[in-house]
Amino acid sequence: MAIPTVNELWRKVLYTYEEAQNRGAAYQTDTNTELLNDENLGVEFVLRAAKALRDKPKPPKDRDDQAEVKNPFLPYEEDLFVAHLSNTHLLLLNKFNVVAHHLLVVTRQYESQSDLLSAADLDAAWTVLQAMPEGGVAFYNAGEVAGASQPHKHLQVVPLPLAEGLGSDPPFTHRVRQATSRARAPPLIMVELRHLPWQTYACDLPQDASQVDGDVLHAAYKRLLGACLVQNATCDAYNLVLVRSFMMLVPRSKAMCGPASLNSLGYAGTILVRSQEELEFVREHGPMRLLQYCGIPWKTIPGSV
Ligand code: B4P
Repeated sequence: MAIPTVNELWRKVLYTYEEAQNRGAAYQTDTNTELLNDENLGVEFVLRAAKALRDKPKPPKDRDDQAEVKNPFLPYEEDLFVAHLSNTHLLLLNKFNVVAHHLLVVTRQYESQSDLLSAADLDAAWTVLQAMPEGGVAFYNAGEVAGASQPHKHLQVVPLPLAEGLGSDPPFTHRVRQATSRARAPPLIMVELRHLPWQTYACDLPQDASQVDGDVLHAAYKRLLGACLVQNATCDAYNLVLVRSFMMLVPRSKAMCGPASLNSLGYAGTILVRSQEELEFVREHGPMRLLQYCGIPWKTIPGSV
């Protein structure tokens, strides 16, 4: 099995993506993008409107039907295969991409999307983040309530910037920095983002990427999960966002707010809507209300930032 170097990996992504789009193996859905400045939050959100996705087939929820359903990642479609990342993980193109070069980091053997992430999962995602020219947003939708629809374990990675004209820092970066600097928390030490009205746990990552690997990321992830479990009896549904400079974990209480559904990208500052009705709903209520409704409020345990 040939594993490409980080430098080779991005070239493979570009080539495979081009080929797959040309052959019709992957489809990029056209979107209208607008920036929505949520003043309550001080965060500029990217709102993408993609009407065509409404027609995309969804895996059935019924258990009997699930047995009949084909796992799209085992076997995967050859045209979508980018590279082996390790002995345990491979990199695929997202068949239904909204942004170009949207990638899936998939376990070679079946593992469940409700399992905890392993060091190998995080190591594979980190390799992809290093390969992207301006970095990317890696994310894990843990459980259906957090936006997962495929049960085979997969992290996803979209390249930065999240929209044309935006910098290569994702929208929540300054909120994380604010919290870590107020707490004087060094890299890898967990802080609670108490200035957000929904539970969010985060840590900075070392600036020197050579100090980061799967084990380091895994230890950080366990710290964020541990903090979440201090606040909540369980932490089964959550969104994990990983960028080169920080990791962030948001526990979830609901998959949807009105007609709008949120996955990890929502908590990274970009929301996808699939109809005019959803678009108007998000514009009217604002991203903050959606995120707050689908997250979990803070409880009264001290340690706030
Ligand atoms: P999941 O973790 O299960 O769920 P998801 O990304 O939220 O996508 P979902 O499938 O629920 O679709 P949705 O309408 O919400 O991820 C499974 C992934 O596997 C998906 O990315 C899916 O496209 C992909 N997939 C399915 N069959 C496949 C196959 N045969 N081969 C390869 N990949 C396959 O969202 C539609 C799309 O928009 C998703 O790609 C989603 O990630 C993306 N998206 C959502 N919000 C976005 C945002 N704000 N900006 C850009 N893209 C966004």
